[in-house]
Amino acid sequence: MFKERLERELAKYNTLITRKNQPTDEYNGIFTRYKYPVLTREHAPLVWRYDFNEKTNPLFIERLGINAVLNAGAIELDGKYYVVARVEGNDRKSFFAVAESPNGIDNFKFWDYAIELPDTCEKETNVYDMRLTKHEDGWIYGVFCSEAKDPDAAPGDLSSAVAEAGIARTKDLKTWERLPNLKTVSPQQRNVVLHPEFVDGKYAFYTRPMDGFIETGNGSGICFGLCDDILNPVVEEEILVSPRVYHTITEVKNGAGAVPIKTDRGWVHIAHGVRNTAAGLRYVIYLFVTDLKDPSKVIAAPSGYLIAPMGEERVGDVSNVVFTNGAIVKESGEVYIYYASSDTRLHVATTTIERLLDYAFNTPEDPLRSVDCVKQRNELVRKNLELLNK
Ligand code: M1P
Repeated sequence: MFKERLERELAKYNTLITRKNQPTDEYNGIFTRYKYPVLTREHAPLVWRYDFNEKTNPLFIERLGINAVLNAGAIELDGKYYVVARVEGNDRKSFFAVAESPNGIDNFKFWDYAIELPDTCEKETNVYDMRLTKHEDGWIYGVFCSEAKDPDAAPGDLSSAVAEAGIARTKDLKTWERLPNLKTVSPQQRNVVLHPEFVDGKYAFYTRPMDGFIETGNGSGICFGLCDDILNPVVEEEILVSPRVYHTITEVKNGAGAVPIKTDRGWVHIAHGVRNTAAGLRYVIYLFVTDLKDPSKVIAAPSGYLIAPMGEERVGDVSNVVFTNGAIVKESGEVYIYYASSDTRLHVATTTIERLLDYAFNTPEDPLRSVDCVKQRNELVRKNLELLNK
């Protein structure tokens, strides 16, 4: 029974991790969706979950289950595609694990061991959502959320937490050096991203100041700040880059996502925006471009979302969510955007720099009022009909 079940589960796992992915026939000209997620909880190796010793596990029972595989930083190294995924155990704690693929679209396989970050932060209870920045200083930085119980929470309040930006760095994704957490004026930080180049000779971060753990409060959106010393990281001033705006996809909150992509027309940012609905929060992915010389200055802001949760993506542990914290740009100009759906599984969407820039600079901005949206759409219709009736 033990041997049979083990072999059966191994066969299922091997079939899953070698399954070829296929583009769907959904079309918008901007990006391509794929039929299968690239990572799910079933991609977690069996050695992570089962005790393979027949004496101690005669019934071949799962010992340490995996609940979800989601929000992943992404990087290309020596022609291979790597993601550092957020893996959540059945115990609700998240950790980081590297999965690699020969093509970035399928055949992702986790490395045997999960990442063991140096335990330098005694209060830290949970870590998640690592952004991987190949910095021009030669290091690969992982910036992630480091979460601890709020020391000022009222007795009985077991939900209030403090989120900070944790920082670790590596050269090979195997050995990690932990640096101090980023200090900012804001009491809470999530979705912090390190810019890949020095700006005015300094390290530069995209931040997302918040008053509370869930609510941004007066936090006004994605900000930008400079940091003198990465070994003692402090951002003293945060400049607003992409604001929250009433009755848009960023009304409740937003946050930087993938590390900005350098193009000849500006830095392409792929971020997330959150609105409220009667069914709860809805997370979508949106795009904006900032100036090459001044990465805090937005120069293109197409209206609405780039990717929204569709079909099966809409359902999961936190439904109606798509979230990105990683993208890979190939030398050919192809871009692979890794996004998770409903805090449950990880997908890839493929596009190109050319298409993203066309989308960014030629999609009209959000006119913010229905009456103007109608004018904007009817103008498009009028021009199209003129062409068609010529
Ligand atoms: O549950 C949706 C997402 O919620 C958080 O994002 P934000 O900080 O913008 O609310 C993150 O914790 C993220 O992990 C999660 O996917």
